[in-house]
Amino acid sequence: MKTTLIFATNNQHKVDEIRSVIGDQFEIITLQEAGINIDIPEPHDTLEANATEKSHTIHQLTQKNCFSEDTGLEVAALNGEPGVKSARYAGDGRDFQRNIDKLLENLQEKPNRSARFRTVISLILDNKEYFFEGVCEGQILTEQSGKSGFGYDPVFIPTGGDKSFADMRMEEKNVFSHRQKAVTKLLNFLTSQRS
Ligand code: ITT
Repeated sequence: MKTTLIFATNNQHKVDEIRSVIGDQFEIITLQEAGINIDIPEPHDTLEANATEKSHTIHQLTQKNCFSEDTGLEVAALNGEPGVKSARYAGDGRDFQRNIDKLLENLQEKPNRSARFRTVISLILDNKEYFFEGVCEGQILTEQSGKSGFGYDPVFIPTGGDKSFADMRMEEKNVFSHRQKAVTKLLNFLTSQRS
């Protein structure tokens, strides 16, 4: 029987990206599909703690195997900001465009444009928690480019790539992305548990 996991997120882009990596090896159920309509709080100051909060909230509600992920964009010249505050960098509206505008403004005149995305997955399987991390190094562009993806994708170019994440199809972004790397570790772990 296929292992089924609830994915504790309200972000459909994350669901699409993770399903495209996992394929049909495991069944991923969204909160919407599980009939759960809550805005899970993310009050902590680390990605790990927020990921734990999200997976435990859904596990307590359902008692089912589940996972969550928290992702941040860590910009070297801004001492790792927006980091854990990436979703609300320009305010509680969680507005992707306003977040990008604020980032580009804060990086004006800064020669070092190095940045990285970091994803932390918290998996709760048979009442035990496991973490998986994925990192993607890159640079912040001076102007945004592209319409695909979400969040900061229009201003991020991964190391080894020749265009922004938002100029890539999902399959191309998956070659480089933090999320793909974290999910691949999750997938390998789940596969090893099955055999
Ligand atoms: P859930 O908590 O419901 O999973 P969220 O959108 O709030 O969804 P995060 O707390 O992990 O997710 O927020 C991280 C923010 O970082 C997200 O809103 C985007 O602005 C940005 N982000 C995350 N992953 C990204 C990616 O792959 N490309 C571009 N920006 C990303």
